[in-house]
Amino acid sequence: MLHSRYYEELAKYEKLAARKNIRSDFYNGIYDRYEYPVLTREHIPLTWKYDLNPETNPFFMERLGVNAVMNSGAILLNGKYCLVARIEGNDRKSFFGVAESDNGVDGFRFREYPILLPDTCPGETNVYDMRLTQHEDGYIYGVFCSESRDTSVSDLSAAVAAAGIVRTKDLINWERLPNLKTLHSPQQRNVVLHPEFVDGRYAFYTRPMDDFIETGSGGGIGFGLCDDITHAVIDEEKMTSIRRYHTITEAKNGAGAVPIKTEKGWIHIAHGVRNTAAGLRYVIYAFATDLKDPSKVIAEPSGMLIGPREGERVGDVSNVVFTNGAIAADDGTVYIYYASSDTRMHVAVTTVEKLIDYVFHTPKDPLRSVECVAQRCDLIRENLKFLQNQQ
Ligand code: M1P
Repeated sequence: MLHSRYYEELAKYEKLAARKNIRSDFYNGIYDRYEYPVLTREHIPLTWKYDLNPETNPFFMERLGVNAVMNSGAILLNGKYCLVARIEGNDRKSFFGVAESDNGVDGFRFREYPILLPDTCPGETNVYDMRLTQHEDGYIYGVFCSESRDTSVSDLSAAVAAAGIVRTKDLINWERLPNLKTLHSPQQRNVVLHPEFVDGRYAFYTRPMDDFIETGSGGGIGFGLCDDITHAVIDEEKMTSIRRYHTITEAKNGAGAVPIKTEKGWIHIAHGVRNTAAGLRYVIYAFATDLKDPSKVIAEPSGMLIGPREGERVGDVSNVVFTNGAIAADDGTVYIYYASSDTRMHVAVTTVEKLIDYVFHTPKDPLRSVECVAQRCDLIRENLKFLQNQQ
């Protein structure tokens, strides 16, 4: 017989999984926010956490608790909105699980089991933040951070980040490929595979880093080509979206969702980081690159697209919003999946048309306060004139 508490917890889980999401009253004209997160640690099936047998678990305790569900890759597959979420156990180790929904904004449920990746890297301690690319070669690639302890130094917390690569056709069977090698960057995180060949080669957005946390001399989001994805090696990384003093990318930035192809260019949704007295602050920003040369930035609206708001500001790592997945549906709707404070997943919904307008018509950051005020005064002046003409 099952423990009576099982039924109570199951009822709570079912209620949460069935809860309809509601568009919130937040407004900026660019995207809609939703009241409820789309995935939280409460969305983890009971079978992943509890031993359901009362003989071995008489108090119905969580045996393998889950701390957070966050940074998720996203893809539309066979009519289902699929998130490959980063699930962090109470033991701090992250792993991946596929959650599916019929409409992209609610009803996400995890499949029966999490993803058990082929164990091909003995030193690998942790894996997280998978980006899912439906590549024109026919595979779905998952590129993620593969973290190992840095045994070359005595510091117990020193780590090395590399880009792990897996591929699949169904999000069920996963083939692990060797990690990406970047010949001139010692560490990599936030690596994204471009969905099309560029000059007949596989193209990656990279994030060169000197060490595990600091990007150091890494100037921003990189771009590199490789011939063979089954032994991916990038020699040259050129810069795309660069870090700049006193902007949202001053401390670091990194590619986020797989770029969205539009008639005007590739739209990138990335993250930027700046330092504050309260620690690092992560926001999401957007830019566009050239259709023929996806490394060439052609539009860069100023500031953030999404910042942490209200309850999103608080969590395991507060003051963070982070994206590594978006879905552009056939009808032009774009679902931007983002995590808040390394704790839970949300969705912001917009359209390709609105994103194009945002990216190409939002003014650039003039990089100095005085010019920012002048920019705003121009807007006000034009508005006042316009209002006067309406009377
Ligand atoms: O804690 C915020 C984020 O920190 C890292 O991002 P970055 O590599 O840009 O510093 C990532 O580990 C990410 O998972 C995390 O959400």
